[in-house]
Amino acid sequence: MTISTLPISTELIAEHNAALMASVDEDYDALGRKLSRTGVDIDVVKNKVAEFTVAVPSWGAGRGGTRFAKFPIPGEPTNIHEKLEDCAVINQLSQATPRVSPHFPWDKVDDYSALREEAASLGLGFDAVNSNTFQDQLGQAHSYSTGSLSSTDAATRAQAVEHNIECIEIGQKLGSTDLTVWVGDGTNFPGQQDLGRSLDRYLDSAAEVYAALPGTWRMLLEHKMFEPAFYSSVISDWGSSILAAQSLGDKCKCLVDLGHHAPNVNIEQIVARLHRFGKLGGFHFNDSKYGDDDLDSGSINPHQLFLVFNELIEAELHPREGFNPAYMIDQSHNVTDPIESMMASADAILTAYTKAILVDRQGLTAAQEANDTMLAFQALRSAYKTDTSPILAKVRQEKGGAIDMIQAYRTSKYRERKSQARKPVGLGSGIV
Ligand code: RM4
Ligand code: MN
Ligand code: MN
Repeated sequence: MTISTLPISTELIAEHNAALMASVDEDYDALGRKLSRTGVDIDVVKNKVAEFTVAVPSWGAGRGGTRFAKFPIPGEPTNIHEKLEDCAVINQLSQATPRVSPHFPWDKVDDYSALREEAASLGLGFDAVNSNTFQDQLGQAHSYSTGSLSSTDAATRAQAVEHNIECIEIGQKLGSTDLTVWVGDGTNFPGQQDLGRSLDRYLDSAAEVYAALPGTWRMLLEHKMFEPAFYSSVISDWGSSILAAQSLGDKCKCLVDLGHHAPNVNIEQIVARLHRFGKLGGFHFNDSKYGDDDLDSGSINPHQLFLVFNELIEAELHPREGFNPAYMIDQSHNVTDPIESMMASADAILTAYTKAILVDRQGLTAAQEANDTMLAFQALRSAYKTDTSPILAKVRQEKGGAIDMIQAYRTSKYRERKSQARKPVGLGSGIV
């Protein structure tokens, strides 16, 4: 990898950091003194945080939209090459997002080895590949209007299986080892399909995809309660997901997308349950107020994000076989610059992780064992209240990222430059 292929000048980042370094050092030292009073070595925490990374979705690089509107911004990416370049900016400034999760057929190209090299030259690798059988593509032989893996039509099911296998083949060329499967299959009317038989059809088709997994590959099942199937979804919740994953086999795990549940569901408990049975395979981070709003991670409920990470640290400390979750951002950016949103989200995710590391585990366990509810709660609360931003700023600076990512990004005028170079995106609505 040559530095010159990276989109933001390293001099600009260094100059930006130089102006802020003294105050970061001062805050880091003060926090270090505070943490040392409870026996925590801030450098140990910092080194652990420095190792944590989260993937970004290729589709998140563009402006999203709702069913009603999409408002593109000048300089938005229009193909996978431009999306990779934007993801490289996110990684350069955050130093926390070195992998991109592609979605097919959206990111289809002729030469995947070349795409892998192109990503590597931008400092990026590939994460889980995502299949898309929730939309019809131009020229497609069979419509997914009756469902895909669970369709009542055998030829449609075969087409969906084939697409998933093609995604695995592409993923092998890109260096991925996970296939994430989210299907929009389900119904909008009571009685529309038989609830038992549609699951049977899904399981039969998914077994064919599973059988095509190469040695070390995993299949990650993503559940979603609603949309587009507003009455019943085939893989609607973590219960359906774990039952399917258990019946498919060891290489099949569950993926939790934070926005895909009914309101107020205890997602941290789902995390703990899936881990207990060795089925926690991955995460899609985002936030929501009402439903699957795909808002920025931590923008609505940062405490929930912290509680999820608290369970992930517990899982790390008490690993079950094969515990290696794929962490990914999955958001839709309707009113912000996606690069800025994903940098801010990476920061929110790492903040939740850092706070979860700070939980006094011994104190928490002792309080739990003694049924001291208030002290157990305070063990979580005091970690949550800690301002960990000096740790994150220091990690970024030491890894070559920017102390203030958004300020550095704006100074670089990257989007303005791209708005001159890239062709404008069309209007329209939709999820990507
Ligand atoms: C879905 C789900 C999937 C993603 C699509 C674009 O709601 O979250 O992960 O593939 O959106
Ligand atoms: Mn998702
Ligand atoms: Mn979603």
